[in-house]
Amino acid sequence: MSATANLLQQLCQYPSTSLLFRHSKLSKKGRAVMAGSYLVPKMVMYPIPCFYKCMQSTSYEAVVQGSYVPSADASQKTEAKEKASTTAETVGAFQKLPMVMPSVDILYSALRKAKRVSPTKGIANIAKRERNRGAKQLDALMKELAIPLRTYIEDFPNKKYLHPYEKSLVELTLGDGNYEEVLGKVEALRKKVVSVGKEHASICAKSLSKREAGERLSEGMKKLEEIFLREGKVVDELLNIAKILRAMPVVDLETPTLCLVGAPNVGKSSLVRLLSTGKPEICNYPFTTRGILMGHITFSYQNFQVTDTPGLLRRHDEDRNNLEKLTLAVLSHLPTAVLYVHDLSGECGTSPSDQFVIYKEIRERFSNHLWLDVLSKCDLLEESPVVYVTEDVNCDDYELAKYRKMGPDGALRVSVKSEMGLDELKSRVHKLLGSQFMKINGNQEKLEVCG
Ligand SMILES: Nc1nc2c(ncn2[C@@H]2O[C@H](COP(=O)(O)OP(=O)(O)OP(=O)(O)O)[C@@H](O)[C@H]2O)c(=O)[nH]1
Ligand SMILES: [Mg+2]
Repeated sequence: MSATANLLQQLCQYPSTSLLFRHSKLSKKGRAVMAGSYLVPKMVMYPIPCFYKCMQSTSYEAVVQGSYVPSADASQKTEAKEKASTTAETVGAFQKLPMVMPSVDILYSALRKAKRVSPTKGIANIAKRERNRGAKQLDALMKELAIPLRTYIEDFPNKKYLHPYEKSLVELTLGDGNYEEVLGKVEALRKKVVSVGKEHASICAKSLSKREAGERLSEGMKKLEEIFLREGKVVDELLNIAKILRAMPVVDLETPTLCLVGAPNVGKSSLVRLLSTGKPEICNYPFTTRGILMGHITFSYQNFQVTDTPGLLRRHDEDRNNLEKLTLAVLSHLPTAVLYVHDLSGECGTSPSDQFVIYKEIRERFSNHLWLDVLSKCDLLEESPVVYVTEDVNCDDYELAKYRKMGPDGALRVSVKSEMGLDELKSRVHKLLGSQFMKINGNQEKLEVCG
């Protein structure tokens, strides 16, 4: 029996759903993310050693001779790397982002290291020794400032090669174009530091006396320091971007995922709380959920994900806010099963007829997803359908009239308050995730056969 078939058999045989949920637990990392306090392991960032070596070998001796030749720009290397890349098929790029040092830390560490550089041994002539020392110190300062920036530019992924889901997260959480703009500014700062550093090292290397060499050295150091103090805030912006992206929920594409969707305030987060280890904020106003939240369920030794998404309103795509777009990005790019929540109690602020329109559109658009409909807040449901002032009660749309009374065909009636239908919901969710597991692994096996 294959491993997949074995696991499926286990899924089907598992006895008690309540027991399964009791054992739900979120990984330590996931919990921290959920609490908004994802702590990145303490790490010290060093420049990539091979790159540093290559820069070291370029110039010191040339500087001494006063024939400072700028090293070839490594942009060709970056281009080659870019061409070799294609759009990622897996997520996880944000967890691999480099640690960015605050700009002042880079500056003061670079100044300290540069000032410790001594002249090449064996130069007897004082003027020669001083110009050698000055040029070497300026060269070192330039490199200590430029190398971390180069590392960031190389190690932050190019947005166009990210997985489409992560690309949407970048655009929707940072604003369109902001990520590339900040990386572009960091690259511009690096280029400036390199060019100004080389220029001043070269001037210093041509000094005719000890005094002149000392003056050229101070001028060069001051100039580089000024540039970095003035323009280094882009590095801090990059640091902030890395923090935001690293705190995004970690999604595993191969783990079956349940995504809760519906209009704002219909009770999605309340159900996520109940179904998983996710602890979303719950308040009685629309758009409490301001991002994608991820919880976990474990059963039959299989880990499942549950995501909570911001509510969808009845409007055209071009009018949607970024929160709604996040929800659509999840549905568009992640292999999720859908738990669609309908609130016909009149409590949520979106009329049943508007919910019907949103539902029809989303159902049609994402018809390839496995699906389960629930009617929430059934403790509040009255016998006759709720009528909103904006609704046309006498409309002869049979489908709509039916929806206002009972929701979509087969919808499960639940209430978090009275606990009505919750056992049945858990059991159906398990079945749905089992099917989602089969769907993902079926595709996986097909891919392996083709490959
Ligand atoms: N009476 C009753 N109230 C409920 C039930 N489920 C949720 N609520 C309430 O409905 C309100 C909205 O619940 P949430 O779970 O935050 O709804 P949501 O869909 O996640 O809301 P957004 O994130 O803002 O879109 C809260 O005040 C809940 O306490 C239920 O079964 N019965
Ligand atoms: Mg919510």
